[in-house]
Amino acid sequence: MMTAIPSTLMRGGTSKGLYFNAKDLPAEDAVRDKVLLAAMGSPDLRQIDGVGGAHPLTSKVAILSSPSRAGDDIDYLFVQVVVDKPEVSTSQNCGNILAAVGPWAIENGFVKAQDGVTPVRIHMLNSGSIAVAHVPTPGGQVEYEGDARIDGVPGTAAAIPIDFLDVAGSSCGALLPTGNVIDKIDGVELTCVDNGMPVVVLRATDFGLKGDETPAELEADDNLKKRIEKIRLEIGPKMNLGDVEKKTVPKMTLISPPQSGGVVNTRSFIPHRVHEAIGVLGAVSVATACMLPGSVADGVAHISASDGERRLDIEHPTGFFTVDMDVEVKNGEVNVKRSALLRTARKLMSGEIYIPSKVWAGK
Ligand code: NQM
Repeated sequence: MMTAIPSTLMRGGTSKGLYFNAKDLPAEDAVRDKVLLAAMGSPDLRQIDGVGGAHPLTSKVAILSSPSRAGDDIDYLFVQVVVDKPEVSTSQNCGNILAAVGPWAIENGFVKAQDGVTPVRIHMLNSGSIAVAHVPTPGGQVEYEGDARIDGVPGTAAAIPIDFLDVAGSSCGALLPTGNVIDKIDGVELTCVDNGMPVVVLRATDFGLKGDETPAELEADDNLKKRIEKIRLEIGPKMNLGDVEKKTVPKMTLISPPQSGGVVNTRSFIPHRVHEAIGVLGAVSVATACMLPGSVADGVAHISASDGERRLDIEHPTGFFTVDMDVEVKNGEVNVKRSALLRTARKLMSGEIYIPSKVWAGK
């Protein structure tokens, strides 16, 4: 008999994955990880024996549980299930999968919906930081349909604005994890930033690129991928991330001047496939790099460092990602007091996922 585990398949922003209540999963991490691999169908390039979509952006899991701290509504652990290796990683946060956590929390009784908009205070366990998602709940019901559009998702859906309160340095211990605005590896200058996602920002021109190449073109370039991975493995420990060989961070973002009126143009290795758009906290971190005087974005990004509320349009392969930031710039240092952005989400299916009993025989 296979083991049936309650689960919801949801789109969060430009990603998709399974959402579980922690109490329905094995208590032991090693067994839980095997269950998640079996649910997604990993390791297998096609994930044919699971519900994963054969890409890192569609091989994701949210594990939700009662808040461990007073004042929060729900705890959210993000798990990246690697497509082609028997590996899962909790080394990163995911702001896209986060977008459906608020609706899930309301529909699963963690938060009582108000008539109008219900704020859900989410403790992101991967980074220990807080996000507040503002979920539309007219008449006390989650509304998924609406007229908000985000690049990378066809059509429209209900807007879920999300505020991040304390994400600076949440993965690496400091906004500038190496302590430097610029580092140099293999003769290439780079800027490392952790404003919710550890990101290494690099100039596309330093790799002989224009920066407008498609994700498929970049993924087909084996030399480029090798160079970028070599830099990643070397800079990872210097960003306080330890050995990053089996980690999904840091992300590697190539930047070039904006082409469509935004602040900067990006192509992000996450870290082995190229994002069709850009990650949420990845975009927040790149936006932060753009405001750092003297960073590799200086002279590339079209922006000047100044105090106050800012709206930054980060260009990516399928459009723009807009980040609102409240920034304080003092003595060449940038303090991001708050960042906010817009996502949408959709409940796709709810039911039970069936796991072979040899993987887990259930509780
Ligand atoms: O940066 C992809 C995604 C992400 C992460 C990745 C994300 C974020 O788009 O917060 O959302 O960089 O692995 O889901």
